[in-house]
Amino acid sequence: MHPTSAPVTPTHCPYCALQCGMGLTAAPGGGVEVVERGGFPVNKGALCGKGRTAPALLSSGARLTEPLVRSRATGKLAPATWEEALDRVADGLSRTRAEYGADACGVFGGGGLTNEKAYALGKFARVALGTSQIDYNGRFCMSSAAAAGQRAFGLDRGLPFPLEDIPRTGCVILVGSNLAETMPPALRYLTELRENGGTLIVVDPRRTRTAEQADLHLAPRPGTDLALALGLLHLVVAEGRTDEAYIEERTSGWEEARAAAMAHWPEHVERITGVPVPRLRDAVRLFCDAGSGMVLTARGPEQQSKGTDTVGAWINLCLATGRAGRPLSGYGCLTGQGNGQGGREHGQKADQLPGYRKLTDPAARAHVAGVWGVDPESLPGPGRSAYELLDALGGDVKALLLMGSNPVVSAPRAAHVEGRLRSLDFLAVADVVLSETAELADVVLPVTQWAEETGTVTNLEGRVLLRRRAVSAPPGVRGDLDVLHGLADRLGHGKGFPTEPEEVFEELRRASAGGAADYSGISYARLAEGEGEGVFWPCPDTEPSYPDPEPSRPNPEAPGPAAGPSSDAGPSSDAGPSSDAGGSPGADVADGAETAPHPGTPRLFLDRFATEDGRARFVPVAHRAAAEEPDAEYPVLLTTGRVLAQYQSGAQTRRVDELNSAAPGPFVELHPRLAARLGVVEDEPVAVISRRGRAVAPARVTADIRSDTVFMPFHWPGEGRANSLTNPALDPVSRMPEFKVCAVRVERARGVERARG
Ligand SMILES: Nc1nc2c(c(=O)[nH]1)N[C@H]1C(S)=C(S)[C@@H](COP(=O)(O)OP(=O)(O)OC[C@H]3O[C@@H](n4cnc5c(=O)[nH]c(N)nc54)[C@H](O)[C@@H]3O)O[C@H]1N2
Ligand SMILES: Nc1nc2c(c(=O)[nH]1)N[C@H]1C(S)=C(S)[C@@H](COP(=O)(O)OP(=O)(O)OC[C@H]3O[C@@H](n4cnc5c(=O)[nH]c(N)nc54)[C@H](O)[C@@H]3O)O[C@H]1N2
Ligand code: SF4
Ligand SMILES: [Mo]
Repeated sequence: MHPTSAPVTPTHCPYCALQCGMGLTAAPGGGVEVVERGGFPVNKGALCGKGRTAPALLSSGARLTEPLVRSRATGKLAPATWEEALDRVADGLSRTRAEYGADACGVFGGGGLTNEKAYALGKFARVALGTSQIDYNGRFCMSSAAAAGQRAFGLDRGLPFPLEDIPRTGCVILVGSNLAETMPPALRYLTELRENGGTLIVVDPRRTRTAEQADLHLAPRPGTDLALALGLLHLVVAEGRTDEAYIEERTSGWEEARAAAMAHWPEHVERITGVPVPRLRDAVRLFCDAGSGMVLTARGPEQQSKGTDTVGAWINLCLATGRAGRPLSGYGCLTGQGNGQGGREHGQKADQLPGYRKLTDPAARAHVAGVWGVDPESLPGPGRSAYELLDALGGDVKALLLMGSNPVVSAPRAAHVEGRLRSLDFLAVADVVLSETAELADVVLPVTQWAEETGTVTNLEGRVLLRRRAVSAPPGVRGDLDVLHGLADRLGHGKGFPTEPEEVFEELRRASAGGAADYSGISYARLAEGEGEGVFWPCPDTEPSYPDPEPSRPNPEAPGPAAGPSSDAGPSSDAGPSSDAGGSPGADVADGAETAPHPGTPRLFLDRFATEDGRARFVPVAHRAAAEEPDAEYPVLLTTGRVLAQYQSGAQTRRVDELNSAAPGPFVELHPRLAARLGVVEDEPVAVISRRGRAVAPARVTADIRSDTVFMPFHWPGEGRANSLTNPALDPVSRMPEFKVCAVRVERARGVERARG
């Protein structure tokens, strides 16, 4: 990155939920290059290698530049015109619908899609196809934290405060996040926390680069965070560290939650988690001695078949100690994908309508149907969750349109999912490259990438941001919105699917108005102001220029401006210790100025929670085992996750040379004791075998992992595919699969397969 005099377009990285600000400018040899955009508060110019190298994929030879259609004669994918390709998709979908009914058509989306695309995809499913069968990869990501947040606070927004609050809190417990590798520029906030005298506790079965930064590292067995959180709460009570006044004033349900925690004795918790009682006491002391504190979770505790209860237990710890809904204190989830937050708010989730409304709520249906100009009765009900949808392919669901995901690599029990995809009558995939999933498609639609299109994304703080088009797309590719328009048109609904992102956003504003995630006060013009630091939702329109189709019907699920989070939104409640801080445009608006634009809501819950009575709800939870525990045949625990230089299924980052040489392939991380027992040495290929399949990858022997656990990153297809092994056991509430724990056997891959009997 270097200073430049050429015009710079301010925009955001295409990858993770931090949504780092960057500038794009013409590169001397053609194409674009990244320049620093220091004024954007989240990353202040810093980028990780993925963001820095993101332009490489724009001009990459791996890029798809023409539609591909599977030839009926040869069975191979061959170039086709857009007309042919779109006709074929529309034909595949309408034939399926005619023969088997609308629910035989499925739609699968992604948390990387912009708000406009996610909104249009949900509308496409419900209006153009009339199917209930839509879900997206965000189900694999933060759905457990979202469900727990809804249950406790009445609202789910990844972080209820800006990242800039982190360095000023007293103690952070970071549970199952390796943000030094997954959101590197955010590590600064933890470093500053410690420089300011705050403490950091990291909970991770591995001593990661993040755990290395901690004052205290707890390394529980995978799948036991629920017991750990309950054990800490037990000690908080036993040591008289609860905040009784806060519990009385701001919460409900304490007695039951307290009783549940008291059943989890520290010694018992030590046996379940492997974390010694003195370390539990240290954690309680550090957390309670600090005057304020935060618990932040990521995929470690969430991607479990009890992820919702686990996050609930960590929230209970916050509530019992008065660490929520107060300045510089709270529970937050570090959402993962570029638009992981916005992607779950506007209707690609099986049970959701735009504005974070519930599909089962009659008032929500009426409102959104009004905006869409359709009969509320015509909207289908909730559909299946992501894994259940993939599992139903070839069964009830015969045709699938997939946009923004690569489940052949990223879904649990991936070999089975791959088989289901192959068994479809018809599969269409829109992607920028020929992903492993696109390879199976009947039609592949080549789409534009982030720098070639405009759209909004909502980062992990709930900050709505504008990504701007900086370069023109290569001839032959079209935007996802064009794809949806083209298909809807062929299905007789072209009018409802504009191709201009801003036009879609204007409709999204209206559809979200009055919902929990209210974007109605946000416009492209407003997002482009100043340093483009964005607007935090909820941000209702203080001067609605359109009638609410259902003004008189209260919506108990979706707190409206008066009852819910937006009542915290006023400048007064944002006048916490950081009302001086950046990132809250318009925060100095005069009190009661009726027509002043709403400032947005950087900090939620300071006055009240978004529940009906304004109180946060304790949920009584008890520990339970993982869906699969080790036994004689599968004696080792497998957990999975990420490495710095690869992103997700790797479809994008495996095609960037610099990243690929930094992280060229899969590996199995195992402890020297386990390696010695197996006779495995560094770099030797080892086979990891679960009840679902087998994967082979080189050993990486390290004392940084528990000796009862092995770790594999999931970024690669083929022999080293971690998801050949993972367990699709689902959380009963969030329907999140158990990516973070299953039972495996580990063997030397060279040499004789051990005889079993
Ligand atoms: N480099 C890179 N960055 C990314 C991504 C990427 O693919 N690559 N993806 C983005 C997305 S979508 C997401 S969701 C985020 C994910 O970000 P993270 O949640 O930070 O990523 P993971 O590596 O999946 O998991 C974090 C940690 O959980 C630990 N863990 C495993 N099992 C358990 C357990 O049972 N309990 C606890 N407490 N910890 C456990 C793992 O050892 C790992 O270090 O990253 C985002 N950023
Ligand atoms: N074992 C294991 N498995 C996991 C996880 C884990 O921790 N362990 N984590 C899970 C999590 S948190 C997540 S988020 C999922 C993610 O896994 P995936 O859903 O597979 O995510 P990506 O690899 O980002 O896939 C996005 C695809 O869409 C394409 N794409 C990118 N942008 C666009 C766009 O604008 N439009 C269109 N049409 N296509 C686009 C990309 O090229 C890529 O092929 O993986 C899950 N799988
Ligand atoms: S941390 Fe995330 S948003 Fe920032 S540059 Fe890296 S991948 Fe992009
Ligand atoms: Mo994710």
